[in-house]
Amino acid sequence: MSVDWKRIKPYGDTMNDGAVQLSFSLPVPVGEEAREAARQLTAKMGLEEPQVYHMADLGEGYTFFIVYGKCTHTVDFSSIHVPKVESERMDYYEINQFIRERIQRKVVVIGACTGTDAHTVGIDAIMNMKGYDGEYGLERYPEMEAYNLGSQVPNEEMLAKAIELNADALLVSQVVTQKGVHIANLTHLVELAEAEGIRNQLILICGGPRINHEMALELGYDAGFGPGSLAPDVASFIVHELERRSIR
Ligand code: B12
Repeated sequence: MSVDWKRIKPYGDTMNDGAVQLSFSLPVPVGEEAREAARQLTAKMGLEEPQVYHMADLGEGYTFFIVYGKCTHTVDFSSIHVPKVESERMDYYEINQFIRERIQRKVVVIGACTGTDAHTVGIDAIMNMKGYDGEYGLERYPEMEAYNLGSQVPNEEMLAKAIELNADALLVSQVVTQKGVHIANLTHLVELAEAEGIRNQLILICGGPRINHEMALELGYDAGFGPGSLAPDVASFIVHELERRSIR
C-alpha cells in the first residue's frame, strides 16, 4: 500500500493500522484493578482497543505498564516545514582549508555548559581534542582556537571570557530542561550580550538533547543543534556565518 503523505498515521503490522505502544507508571498497587485503570486511561487518551501487554510491580504501591492501542488521528506530512541549520556541511579538512583561504585568521570559539547545568559530555563531544563518534572536536582544528570552560559556568563569566579573547562564537550547552531552566538561562545570556553591546559581534549557538534550531532562533541565537550533532556540523555553520557577516 502506498503512503498518503497528507494523512500519515502510525503502523505496526499493516500500513495505517494506527498501532502505537505507550509506557507509563501509575501510583497504584499492581493487580487487575491497576490493569483496568491503565486500560481506561489509555482509552481516554483517544487510543482505540487498548491492551495492557505488560504490567510490572515497581514496589511501594507503584505499577509500570506497556499498553498497545490504535491511533485514529493523522497528520499532513506534506505541510510540515521545520527550520533547520542550512549551511553546507564540510569535513574537518575542508573547514580548516576554508578558514585558511577565506577567513585568513584563527577562529576563536568558546564553549561551556552554563548556569546550574553540570552535563559536560555533550559540549565535550563537540569540543574535545579526542573527538566523538569518529569526528575530531574543535580543539583539534589547527585553524581554530577553542576554549572549553567546562560545567556550571555563569553567563557573566562566559561573556567576560568572550570579551577577553575577542571570541567569534559562543557554544552553550543546555541538557537539563526541567521547569524550563534552559530557556531562562539561554535568554539571560542573550540579554547580557545585548547589554554589553556585543551581541552582533558574536555568533551565538546553543545545543543539547532538547534543543532545536527553531527554538534557538526564537531565543535570539543564530543556530541550535540537537541530538546527534557533531563538530563539523557546528564548525561548518560558524565559518559560513563568519564569511557571510564579513561580506555584508
Ligand atoms: C551522564 C548524566 C549525568 C551525569 C553528568 C556527568 C557529566 N560530566 O556530564 C551526572 C550524574 C552528574 C548527572 C546529574 C544530573 N542529571 Co543527568 N543525565 C546523564 C545522562 C545519563 C546522559 C547525558 C549524556 O552524557 N549524554 C551524552 C551526550 C553526548 O549527549 P548530549 O548531551 O545530548 O549531547 C549531544 C547533543 O545534544 C549536542 N549538544 C549538546 N550540547 C551541545 C552544545 C552545543 C553548542 C552544540 C552545538 C551541540 C550540543 O551534541 C552532543 C553530541 O551529539 C542523561 C540521560 C540520557 N540518557 O541522556 C541524564 C539526564 C540528562 N540527567 C537528568 C537529570 C535530571 C540530572 C540531575 C538533575 C539529577 C539529580 N536530581 O541530581 C543531575 C543534574 C546535575 C546538574 N546540576 O546538572 C535528566 C534531565 C531531565 C530534563 N529534561 O531536564 C536526564 C535526561 C535523565 C532523565 N531521564 O531524567 N547526569
